[in-house]
Amino acid sequence: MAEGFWEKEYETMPREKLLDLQLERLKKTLINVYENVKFYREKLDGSGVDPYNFKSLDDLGKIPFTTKDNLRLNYPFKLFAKPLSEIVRIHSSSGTTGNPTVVGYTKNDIALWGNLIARNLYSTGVGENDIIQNSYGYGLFTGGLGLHYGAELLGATVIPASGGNTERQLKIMKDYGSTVICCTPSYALYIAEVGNELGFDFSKLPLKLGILGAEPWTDEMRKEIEARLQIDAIDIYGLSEIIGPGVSCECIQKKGLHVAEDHFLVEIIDPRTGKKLPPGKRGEIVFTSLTKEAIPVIRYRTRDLSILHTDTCDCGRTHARMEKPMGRTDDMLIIRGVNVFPSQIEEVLMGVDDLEPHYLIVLDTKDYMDTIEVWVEVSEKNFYEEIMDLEFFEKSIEDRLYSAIGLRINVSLKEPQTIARSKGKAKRVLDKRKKD
Ligand code: DLL
Repeated sequence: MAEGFWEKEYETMPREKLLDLQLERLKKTLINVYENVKFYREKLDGSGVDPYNFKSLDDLGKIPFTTKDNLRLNYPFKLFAKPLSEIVRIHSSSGTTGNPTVVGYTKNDIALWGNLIARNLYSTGVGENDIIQNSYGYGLFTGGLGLHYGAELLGATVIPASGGNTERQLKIMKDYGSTVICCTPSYALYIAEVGNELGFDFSKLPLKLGILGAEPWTDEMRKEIEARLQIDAIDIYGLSEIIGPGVSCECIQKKGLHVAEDHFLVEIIDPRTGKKLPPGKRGEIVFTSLTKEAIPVIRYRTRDLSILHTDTCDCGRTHARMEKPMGRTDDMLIIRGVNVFPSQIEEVLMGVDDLEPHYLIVLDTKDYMDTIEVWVEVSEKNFYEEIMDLEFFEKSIEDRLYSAIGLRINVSLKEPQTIARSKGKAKRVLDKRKKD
């Protein structure tokens, strides 16, 4: 395993110096967007911020936020700060509702992205002797190609497996001796499950590390994945609007995801008031890109919720750490007046012995009231050998959910293998409520 830093000077830069670097880079970014993107020119003029006379990071707060809707309304290329002749790659969101969000990259952006991923991988101990099975989807999604070039830059051997065809994934893992798997946490679980069915003994494989992200997952889920695949599981975070994966990633300490603060300025805000919150407070993550060329973003509201810590990590890195994102503001369910995030339910379920880590939250209405039920699979042994009273077991899980969340949630135990598995981002909520 490799040790140390990919770019020590930047990764361990004293915070004061880092803030100076951010200011210098932010000024350039503001001038760039002012001169090249109408949307930002109007925003800056409207907020009275003069990009040619920008003096303090505190003044960033005067600029209004940018939202996903702003990106959609400027579909496809109106937020690009460079002509298409300089854009070498396009990625986009799936766009199931309305226009997708489209992002572009210049040659320098692609190089930056690769470098950030190499930095992330190196910080988890991955090096040129590793064989990386990249099972994120290749295509418009940023996971596949994003991880790919960073892993190559690092000098590791990359297997561009992409998502799906799980039996083939397992054969590759065994025959080629993959040491690292990159995929969503839910797909990692599925690979483990299929592997068990096929009689794999993961403790005998060279696989040692998972670089997992693209969806929220709890520490309890991490323990499950680590035990089932016999690996260390590392959390990686990103979003296409900012660059893709590589915005932040855990180091081997697993004490929060280091934000690449020399390239992305991070703020945490109160999602209701938009007011900036200090480190240690939970809120919505907002990013401003500092070096991106094709589509710089100023104060982009991610809708993801987390907490920032700015003290130096035990690994020596000074860049702020985000706690594991608990979900998105729009994932929050309001049931009979109680706010609940799917990740809170996951946390409780994963702490119960004899349950499988496969669940679905089902919302419906009955007599004009919202109802919430959790379907969760019971382990094979318990279901078929009837060694426990399932009704009693359901009730005990409902009690645990109630004491953790303060909401009565019906639990419905399911036979093994009945809840749909995911090969990409898992769908945890099925909303059957009638929409007008
Ligand atoms: O999911 C980029 C990515 C690819 C990240 C591979 C990590 C690994 P999008 O498809 O644009 O980009 O989705 C971004 O996914 O705003 C979060 O809501 C969620 N998300 C991504 N990573 C994490 C994570 C990629 N580690 C959206 N934990 C983000 C929680 C995550 N949520």
